[in-house]
Amino acid sequence: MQRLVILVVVVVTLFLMHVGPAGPAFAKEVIKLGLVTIPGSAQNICAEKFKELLESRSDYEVKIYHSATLGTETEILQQIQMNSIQMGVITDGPFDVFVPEARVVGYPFLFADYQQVDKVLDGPPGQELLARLERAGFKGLAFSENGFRNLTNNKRPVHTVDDVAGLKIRVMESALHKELWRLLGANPTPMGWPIFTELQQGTIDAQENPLSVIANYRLNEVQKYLTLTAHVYSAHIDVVNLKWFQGLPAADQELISKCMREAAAYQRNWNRTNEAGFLAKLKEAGMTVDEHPDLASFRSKVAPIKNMEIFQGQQVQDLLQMFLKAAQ
Ligand code: EAX
Repeated sequence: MQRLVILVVVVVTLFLMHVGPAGPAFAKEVIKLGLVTIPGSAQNICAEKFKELLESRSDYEVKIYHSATLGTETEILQQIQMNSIQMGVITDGPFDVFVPEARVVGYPFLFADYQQVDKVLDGPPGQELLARLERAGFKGLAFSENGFRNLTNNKRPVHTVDDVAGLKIRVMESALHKELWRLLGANPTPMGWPIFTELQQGTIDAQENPLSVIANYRLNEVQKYLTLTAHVYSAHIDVVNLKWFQGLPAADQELISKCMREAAAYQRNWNRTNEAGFLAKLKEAGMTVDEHPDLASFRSKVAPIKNMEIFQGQQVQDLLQMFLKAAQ
């Protein structure tokens, strides 16, 4: 009797392992992917698409850790370096602390439009930047998109750069963004994302982000004025831990890269298709929007940045030249 019970238990267990609720016989390899924003946001659209594509074409399982449960973007990058998670969809800004060349993407007023963005990031300059991330232990798979960044604040309408003077602005944890806003006359404080509470409590007056972020995070509830400065284009760099990646079979490496490139293309399109809708939503929500600020005043104030230390190192200089030449 006892034997029979054991036999039945064994048979049922084996059956469940194969087809039952316990899932397949072999555990799928789990890839942990970290990002800082909430579902529905630019980074998540990309990550979810990647998950859908890879899972439908392989036995990998992609586990997405969103909404900053793993900390700031800087902290997520550190966790990828340590391989405690494998992947991230991370805004370009915080990369420059790890690889200074990453700041060339955010060079002020570099790109005139999305067409230029695609040409440069998908062409040799972008691919060169991805290759250089390997120095910090990252394999760059693709660029997805945050978008052109715009200024919001709760103090006053900003039309010319003089209106920026003294604004307490939150910037990304990036040397470039800090210098940039200092040059423009603001008082920048680097902070990880999210920052709703700081805006609400008035610790800071201002922030800058693409329209999708301003809308998704309902920053209109804590920021009265929006100025379409488009001062900087902001990519996400979609990365994996280099060593972990190199340890995979070549076919898997190719598949993971391909799925991420497809997800990034899908997500860039999502951003561009929805941008006008985000702007309309923010207007409806009562934000005062300056759609045609005096950008010449911003450009001339920020021009000295190219001679500043953050762009002086040989490696940063030569990549910057590549980007400037290609973005024409
Ligand atoms: O995507 O930190 C930032 O300002 C980023 O743009 C944020 O992650 C939203």
